[in-house]
Amino acid sequence: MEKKKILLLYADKYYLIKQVYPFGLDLIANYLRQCGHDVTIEYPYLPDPDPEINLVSILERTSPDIIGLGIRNLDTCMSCEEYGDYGGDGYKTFYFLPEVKRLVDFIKKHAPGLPIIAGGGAFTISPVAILKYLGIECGVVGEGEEPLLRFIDAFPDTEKISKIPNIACLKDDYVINTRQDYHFRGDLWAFERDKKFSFAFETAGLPVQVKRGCNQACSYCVEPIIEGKKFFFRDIDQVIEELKIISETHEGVNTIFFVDTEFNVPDLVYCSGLVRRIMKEDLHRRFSFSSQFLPKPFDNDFAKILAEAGFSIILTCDSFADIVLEKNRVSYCQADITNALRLCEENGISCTLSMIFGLPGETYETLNHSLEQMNRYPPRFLRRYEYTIGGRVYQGTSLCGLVERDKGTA
Ligand code: B12
Ligand code: SF4
Repeated sequence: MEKKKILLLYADKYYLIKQVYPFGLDLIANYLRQCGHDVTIEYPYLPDPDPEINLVSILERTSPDIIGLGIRNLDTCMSCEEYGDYGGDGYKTFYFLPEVKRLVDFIKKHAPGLPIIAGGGAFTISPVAILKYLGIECGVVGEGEEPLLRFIDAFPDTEKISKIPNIACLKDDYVINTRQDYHFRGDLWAFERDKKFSFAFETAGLPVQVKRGCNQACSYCVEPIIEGKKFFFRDIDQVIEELKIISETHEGVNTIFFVDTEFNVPDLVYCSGLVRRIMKEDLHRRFSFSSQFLPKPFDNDFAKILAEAGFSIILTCDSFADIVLEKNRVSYCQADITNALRLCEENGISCTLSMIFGLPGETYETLNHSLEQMNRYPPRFLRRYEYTIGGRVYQGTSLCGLVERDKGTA
């Protein structure tokens, strides 16, 4: 195998506002390095405010054979943002693709012929539309480690490339190849995180992933599309090993963020087992932990161990109104939310509720109902609310189907 120089660009402008470490890119970088390639991750929106100036210096410094474009966010998933840069009648959001296109156009102009391959969570939501919009021929849907390695080995043989699983590419028209099941590779997680991004993982929490997938059907959510509906769990011993290595090698890291779709799905067996092991190994004295949770399953024993292990939780709770929850096919109801809130309060768990107003089924009555419940459980020291007004509609979600069927009247 020929050693190639690979440049991975973290094309997330929102990093300037919220610093989240490019975890997916770092996993890929480490895999490719283990396979003998020379890989650099760069952030094109810094240090200069003009990304073209940064790109010139990045391209000169790295002189890559191939560029991987990491697209983590399409937008902020929020519909009413005061400072948003993209909007229309009644909505305003941050929309990042025009800025990503600017990067692509500049690379094409400055380094014509240099292959660019896209990937990332946001890319996986709408791969063909994004490839067309950016004017590039290839991308990876879902997990990027193995498909990117195979792309590097195959390039420029388009016939070979078009047969790689998970690849979306232009072949007469755009095609998306079947995705392969994900396999957590045992030796991939014990790596030194890219120090360029240490501010991110020392503040927003260092991401650790214990499983992939989500089997739920929340109408608006893209995560089952990104990670698949089937769960893939890591061995608990392996997760504990990773936490021990982080503890030894990353003195500045005090918070671990478990970046699962939801920590407590599909049931409490695996996640309770993991939390108990964390305590058995005394890792809760070294780190605090955070993750996203559903209001159900959530019981007293679980709340107790979360509290003891030092978890803070982000509670997915779209509305308090059962009629809205049901219409949007979530698996919990108001009673589950209030039960989780009560258990968090009794056990002193810090809880951020993440809500969406204006999903299908929302009326003035349901709005009033949610507001009443928010007043019953007001924000305080260990409870806060985050919300968006208006749900974003993404291709492939059941919300999208509903809107298309109702011709926008949903
Ligand atoms: C955990 C999480 C967070 C945590 C992160 C905590 C932390 N310390 O890391 C918090 C809560 C802070 C957060 C914040 C935000 N998030 Co978030 N987040 C997630 C979540 C659940 C997991 C992300 C993750 O780390 N996955 C694990 C890594 C390993 O996977 P990965 O990045 O996808 O990488 C793999 C593949 O995509 C691929 N790949 C990745 N890059 C590349 C590049 C190339 C070239 C190739 C070939 C392949 C490839 O290979 C990788 C390895 O297998 C995702 C949803 C999801 N299930 O993916 C949402 C998600 C990415 N977030 C989203 C959003 C909107 C945000 C915010 C904008 C929210 C807000 N309004 O503030 C911010 C953005 C912050 C930022 N600057 O990026 C959306 C993005 C969708 C969209 N519409 O754009 C998602 C999809 C959630 C959703 N339900 O819609 N987030
Ligand atoms: S909101 Fe949470 S539970 Fe629902 S589909 Fe998305 S990740 Fe799964």
